[in-house]
Order: sequence, then C-alpha cells, then structure tokens
Amino acid sequence: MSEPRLVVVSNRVGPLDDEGKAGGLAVGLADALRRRGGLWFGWSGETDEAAADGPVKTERHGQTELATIDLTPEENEGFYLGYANRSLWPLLHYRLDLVQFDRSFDRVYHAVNRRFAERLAPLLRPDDLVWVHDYHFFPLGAELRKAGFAGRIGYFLHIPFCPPEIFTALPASHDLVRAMLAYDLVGFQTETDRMNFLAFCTRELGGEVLEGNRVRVGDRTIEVDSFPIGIDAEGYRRFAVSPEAGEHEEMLRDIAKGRPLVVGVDRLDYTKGIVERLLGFERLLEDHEEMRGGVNLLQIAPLSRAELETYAGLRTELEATAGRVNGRFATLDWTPIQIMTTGFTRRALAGIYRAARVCFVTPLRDGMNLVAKEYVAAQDPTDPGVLLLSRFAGARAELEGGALLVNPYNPDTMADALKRALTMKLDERIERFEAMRETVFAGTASRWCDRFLGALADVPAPSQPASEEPPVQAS
Ligand code: GDG
Repeated sequence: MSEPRLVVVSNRVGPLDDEGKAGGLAVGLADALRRRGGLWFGWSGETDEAAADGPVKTERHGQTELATIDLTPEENEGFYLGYANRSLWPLLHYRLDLVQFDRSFDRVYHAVNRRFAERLAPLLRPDDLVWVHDYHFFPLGAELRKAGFAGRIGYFLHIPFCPPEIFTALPASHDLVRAMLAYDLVGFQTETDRMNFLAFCTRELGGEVLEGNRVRVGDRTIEVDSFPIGIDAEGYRRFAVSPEAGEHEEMLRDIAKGRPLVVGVDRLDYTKGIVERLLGFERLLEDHEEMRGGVNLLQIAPLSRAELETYAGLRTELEATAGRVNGRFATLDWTPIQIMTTGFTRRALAGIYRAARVCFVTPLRDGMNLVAKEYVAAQDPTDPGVLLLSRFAGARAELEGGALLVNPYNPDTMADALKRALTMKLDERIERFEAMRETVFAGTASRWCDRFLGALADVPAPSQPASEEPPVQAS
C-alpha cells in the first residue's frame, strides 16, 4: 500500500529551497516536504479587501503543492497581529505582562480558522495525514471536523505550552483546549510542555491521563507526546564548509584581528533575551578588565513583526543598550558590540557560526531554539567553539551535556560562563562538542517528521469510540 499523502497546514508556507528565511518552523517543514512531497496549505502573506471570497492559489514544486489564501486587512490585524502575536505568543512564553486581550481578536481568530478549514476541506482525500502547526491554528482541527473531514489530524506546537496557572488567564482558555481535543495526536517540543498541557486537561477540564501517552477528556481520547524538533545537521555541516561560508568565516577572522568572537543569532523578539545577553556581556567587561579590548560580540537580529509596538520598542532598547555599552568601553581600535538587523543566507550564517568561538543563546523562554543546534552542526570538530545556552530553551533538555547553561536573568552567571568559554582549553571544547554532536546529528528534522507522522499513522482510526482503559496516576 502506498504512503498516505502528507498535508501540512502552517501560517506561512514555503520557501521550499534550502536558503530559507529567518524562522525555525519553515526550515523544519520545508525539509520534510522536500523529501516526502504532499500539500502545504497556509496564508500567502498577502492582504486583500476581497480575500474572504478570493481563490486558493496553488503552485507546484516537484512532488509538493503549495496552496495559499489571502487575509483581509481586518483578519491580518485580528488574527495574525492580534490574537496570535499580541495574545497567544506572549502568553505561551509566560509573559503575562505583555499579553493583550481583545474580544475582537478572539472573534477574528476563530473566523479565520473556520475559513482556512472550509477552504482546505475540499482539497482533502479521506486517507490524507493532516499535520497542523503552531499557535495560529489551535481550533483548526475542530473546524475541519465540522467541515466533514474524518481522517487523521495531528497538531504540533513549536513554542512552549505554559503552566495552567498562566494559560487560564486567557479568556476562553477552556474552549481553546477543548477544541484541541479534535486532533488525534498533539505534539510538543519538550516533556515540560507536554506535562503543562496534561495538567490543564486534568485540573481544568477534569480529564484523566491514560497509559500510552493518552489523555481522556469527556468522550474524547487523544494521544499527547513530545517530539523535539531538529535540523538537517548534515546539510548544515556542508553549508559550513561551502565557499560562501568560507568567505564569511575568513572576513570575520580578519576583522577580529585574533580576538575571539561571540555570536548571537535571533529574530528580533523579546522572548530571545537579547538585551539581557548584552547586559551579561557588559558584566564580563565590567568585572574582567583583562577582557576589555580582547573580545567582540556580534548580534545578528533580523527584524520580525516590526508592525507591533513591543517589537519596535525592543529594537530601540537593543540599540540603546549596545550604544551605551560601546560608549562605555570602546577604544580607538575596538568596538565591543556590533548589531546587525539585516539577515544573511544560511550558508553565510554557517560560516559566521564557524568563525565564532562562542555562541550565546539566552532566550527567556523558547520552544526549542534551532540556532543552538545549527551552531553545533557548523563547528570544525578539531577546533570547536562553545555553546552558552539558556536554561529556559527547549534545547536544554538535549544539549545540557555539552553546553554551558546560563540564567539570562542573572548577568553574573552569564559573565562567568562567557569567561569560562573564552578561556576553555581545546580538549574540554572537543569533549563538550562531542557530547552535543551526537544528539544534533541523530535528532534531525527528518527524524522529527518521521516520528511524528509514524505516531499519527498509528493512532486508532478517528471514528473509533473512546477507549475504556483505566487511568494512570494524573500528573
Ligand atoms: C520557532 C520557535 C523553535 C535567524 N537569522 C537568520 C536566519 N535565522 C534562522 C536561524 C534558525 C531560525 O531562523 C530561527 O529558529 P529558532 O528555533 O531559533 O527560533 P524561532 O524563529 O522563534 O522558531 C522555536 C522553532 O520554531 C522550530 O520549531 O525552535 O523555539 O520559537 O534556523 O538560522 N536565517 C537566515 N538568515 C538570518 O539572518 N537565513
């Protein structure tokens, strides 16, 4: 029997080529679809007053079809900029202080999910495996059921799932999680996220955790598991030895004149702890006089969601902090911090990673953080750099054997870890790198995809009644 067709739904679709843009989700999915083929459905990125009646635009790339629809300007405001990025994004990253709730966002979010489902349903075949991604589409599965699709639907959340104490601040939090029960399989990045979700199902919805990674709420039983996302590690390693990477590596080494380079790479987002990182670097220069004039920090931070005030404010704060630290410590021939808000190609980025003695990854909260994995994959095994990793990144669970863990809220621990990384001997660097290399090269994007789709294909057919198995002890 041939493999069922894969249908992926995510907010943005493509690109399928290996250049990619800043953003972890597209990178992982493009890899999966390039290998397996299928249909990728989502928003075109365009807004149009007449979008509600607009066509589904399709493009074929080999075995993969891209299908997109437009949003109206009102939908862009309420669904994407509003509910997804002003309410859910900060909430799920534990930032209640930044959350904005507005009942018009809520209404538009649900209406857009309904319209996506209604436009997608006629394109589906009964035996398709439908895989829905991320916080833009919590209720999409329930809407697809209403539109008549009875096949298997899986859901994967790329960002953290916060504890119920925080999630319940969302008006209609119960309805949103109940809607998620329409999926057959719900996947998270880490065990922590999975346990937070199960805690919501049991404590808030009166559900029971069953054997075999399942939870039952009312008459629905679904499977809930963690699937840490990875990268195309071998592809990234090859990028790192490409001529384009080599040029960037060499250029950076020339500019640094023998000083070690610390690099940060993130979409400009408040969850990434970029300002906190700069404060950690400042503390290094403050407390360790011998480091002054002897190390450079390069922060690559392509602009993201720039229409939102919080993001514009973050850019101002970042530039002001870098300016202040530079003003405080710079000499005629040395500027400690360089910030770039323009992006690079992935090959160039791989060369930058390879030139960097330290990669400084300090999110305040992060679903996974692919930059940490890319840095490891890009290193020269005979002279690898050191990864400084926030204890609040999902990647911590897999990389803590080799990374130096830091608390981004504490500049002192960041300064100490930087000092340790910058003075670390080659044999310890190699040992730490080896501990991470194995994980990064084994837990690839392809493996993530295969594990998720394997689990989805194995769930009992959705039409079967809920199982009668006894509960295990609730979390
Ligand atoms: C979400 C979750 C989760 C960055 N600058 C450039 C560039 N990038 C690429 C990186 C990396 C990607 O963007 C960023 O991925 P992250 O995982 O670090 O973060 P998010 O964008 O927030 O992704 C995250 C991820 O989804 C996957 O599930 O890990 O926790 O928040 O690939 O290399 N790429 C290019 N030029 C740049 O300047 N080409």
